[in-house]
Amino acid sequence: ASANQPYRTGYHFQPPKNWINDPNGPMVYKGLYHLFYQYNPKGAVWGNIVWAHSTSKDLVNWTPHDPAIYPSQPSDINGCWSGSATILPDGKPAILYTGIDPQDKQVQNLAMPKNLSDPYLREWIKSSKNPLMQPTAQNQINASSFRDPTTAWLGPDKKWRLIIGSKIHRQGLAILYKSEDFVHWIQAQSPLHSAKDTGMWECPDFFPVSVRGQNGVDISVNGPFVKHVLKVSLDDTKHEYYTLGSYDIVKDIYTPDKGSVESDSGLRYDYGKFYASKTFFDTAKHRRILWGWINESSSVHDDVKKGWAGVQAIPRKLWLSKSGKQLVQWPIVEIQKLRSNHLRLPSKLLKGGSEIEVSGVTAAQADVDISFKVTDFEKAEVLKPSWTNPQLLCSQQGASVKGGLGPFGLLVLASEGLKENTAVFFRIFKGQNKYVVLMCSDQSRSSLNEDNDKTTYGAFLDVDPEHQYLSLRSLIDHSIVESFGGGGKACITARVYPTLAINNAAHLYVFNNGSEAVEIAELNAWSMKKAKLNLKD
Ligand code: DQQ
Repeated sequence: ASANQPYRTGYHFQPPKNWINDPNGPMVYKGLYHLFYQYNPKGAVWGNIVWAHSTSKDLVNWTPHDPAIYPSQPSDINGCWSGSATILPDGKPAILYTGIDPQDKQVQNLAMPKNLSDPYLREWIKSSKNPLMQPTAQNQINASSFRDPTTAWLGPDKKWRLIIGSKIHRQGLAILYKSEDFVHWIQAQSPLHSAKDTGMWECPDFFPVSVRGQNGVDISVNGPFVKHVLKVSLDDTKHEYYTLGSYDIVKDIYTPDKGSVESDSGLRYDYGKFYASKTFFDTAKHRRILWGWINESSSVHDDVKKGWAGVQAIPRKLWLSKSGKQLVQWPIVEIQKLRSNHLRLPSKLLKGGSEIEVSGVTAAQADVDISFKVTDFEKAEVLKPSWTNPQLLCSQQGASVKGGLGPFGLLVLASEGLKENTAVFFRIFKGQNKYVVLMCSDQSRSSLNEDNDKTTYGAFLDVDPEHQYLSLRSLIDHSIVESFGGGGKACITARVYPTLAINNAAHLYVFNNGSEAVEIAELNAWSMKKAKLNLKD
């Protein structure tokens, strides 16, 4: 970020200019992390899509390379869309991606590295057999809804499997293909899974998680010690949902657990701006890592003016919660090496209707971790049975609406006098037989520029405030506020474009707009150093 580019990031992945969207083919190869991503080499709006490419030793600092995959064959001449990498048993990586053919049909293509001894894998050779999968009169696949192949996994029958996002009318589909040699792919009788009235499934992701502990497991693992996750990105709403369930490898059917659904009441990785995400198994550190695209909330006009659009979220480690009922996500530990200027506030009572400024860190580029202790629940308001939609609840009861127990939390990217601020906070309600915690990210006052989308986001947080501290961590990066509640049980990412609270004029506060006091059990904040982000040296 600079005076004339106040929204550029200090440590969130972005190229020097132009449009980016989905993360593609993330992987680790010979100790080096690779990230490809959808990129328009010609401007700040979507179009002319190629796979841009960067590598990193630590997932924090990134070296740019030339685009790895770009239109060059009939099977991708109108665009190289999203896809995934698979590490084959001999250690060779393979990329499967969607190409747009001369008739604008969506087809699936294979590319392999030209030179395996180049650690950067800069050049990729496309298979002469492309396209490997395509819509035909026989298979009746919808040619404009057939895209985003996943990483492939191996069954006990030694056959490869992968899924591709699709739809028939309003029914979302994960079409299953199988192959013996990774080149000849045959469509399975039935999809791996489908769901009514969800529309097109973009960027599906399917993988196992261990039922115990935080370590990840590799894609082909199955058995009693794992559950499976199916994530879909819904084109209609630009929201992602995931289900937890079990995968019958013999029948090749995935069955979500009871109550686990792809819509409205379903689980989300992130309740804010986060889309077209994808995980990979990091064999170097035995963890599963999630990459997601944070799109803009600004107008196209403003994007063109600033010359760029889109960033990638900080990679998150992902695992199954102890309850087995949801996933937990946490920013990769490596990001902490950018922390400097550690500021620690000892425990302190935060009276109702008060705020405290946290000074001493660069508030526009910071990592803040706070936990609250709640002891008196008397003033918690009763949760009405109709209050089932957390986003709606957060927008009706934003940070400025006084409550009983809460709103309390952080005011980030705040201007002096608070004309501009983004409020990330909790409210605690009295539910049927437990206290219900609501987590909100309120963008309504984030900018004086009225052209931005300032939708407020919200999520219910599965934390018992009677017995646990309520923790909130926010990664603040000029125009990004990535927040993690309850140690990563609910995540909300926002894009904001303050006009006053930029660079050194940005402030950070803790606030309590409830009538009941709460205790700040601990607050740690750091300035974040700049990461090396795709600058050629
Ligand atoms: N973006 C890609 C598609 C995908 C969509 C095109 C999701 O492959 O379905 O840029 O954002």
